Amino acid sequence: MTEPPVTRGFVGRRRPARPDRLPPGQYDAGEQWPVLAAEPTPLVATDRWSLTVDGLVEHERTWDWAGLRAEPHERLTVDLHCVTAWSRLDTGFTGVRVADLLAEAGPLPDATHVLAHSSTGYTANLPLADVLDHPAWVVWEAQGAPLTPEHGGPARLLVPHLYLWKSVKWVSRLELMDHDDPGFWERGGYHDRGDPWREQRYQGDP
Ligand SMILES: Nc1nc2c(c(=O)[nH]1)N[C@H]1C(S)=C(S)[C@@H](COP(=O)(O)O)O[C@H]1N2
Ligand SMILES: [Mo]
Repeated sequence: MTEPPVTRGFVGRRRPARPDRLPPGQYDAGEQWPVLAAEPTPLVATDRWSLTVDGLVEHERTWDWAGLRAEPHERLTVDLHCVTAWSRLDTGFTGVRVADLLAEAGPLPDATHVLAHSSTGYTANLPLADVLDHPAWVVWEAQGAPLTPEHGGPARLLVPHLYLWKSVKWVSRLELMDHDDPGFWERGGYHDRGDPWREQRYQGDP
C-alpha cells in the first residue's frame, strides 16, 4: 500500500489522511476502535438471541439467529463517527438492511419514528426516514469476523450517517411509533437526530 506524500512541515504531526471524510470536530482514530457503553457488556448466546419488529406494524415479526442470517444480507464499508470526537473510517460489516426487516412487518401509515431497544434497556430514537431513506443495517460481522460482545455482538444496529450513539448494541427490538420518544442519550441532553455533518451533538445545536 502506498502512503500519500507527506508535506515536510507536517512530518510527525497528526493529520487526517482523508480530511474530506471527517465531519467537523472529529479526528481520525486510525485502526483504533474504542468501546463505549453505558452498561456492562452482556453475553447474549446466539441460541437465546432474537430481534422483534413491533408497534405500528401490520404483523409483528421476530427473527431468531438463524432466521436473521437467512435474510438477504450484504457486505458494506462505512465510516463511524462517535460524538466523543473519534471517527473510524472504512469499517467493514455484514448485515441486513433495516428497511428490509421493517418491510416484512409492514409499517402502518401512522408510523413516523423507530425506538431501537437493546436487550440491556438502552434505547435510541430515530425518525423512520433515517432507516428507510438512508442505508441502515442490523450487522453481525465486523472486519470479517463475528461482531464481538464489546461491539454489540451477536448483532447491533448500524446507522452510520448519524452519530454512533444511535447504533444500538445488542439490539433486540425495533418499535415503530407515531411520535418521537427520546432514547437514553437524547433524554440526557444529546441531540434528537445527531447528524455529524451538521454537528448535531447536543440539544440546541442546529
Ligand atoms: N446498548 C448500547 N448501545 C450503544 C451504547 C450503549 O451504551 N449501549 N453506546 C452507543 C455509543 S455512545 C457509541 S459511540 C457506540 C459505541 O460502539 P462501539 O463500542 O462498538 O465503538 O455504541 C452505541 N450503542
Ligand atoms: Mo458515543
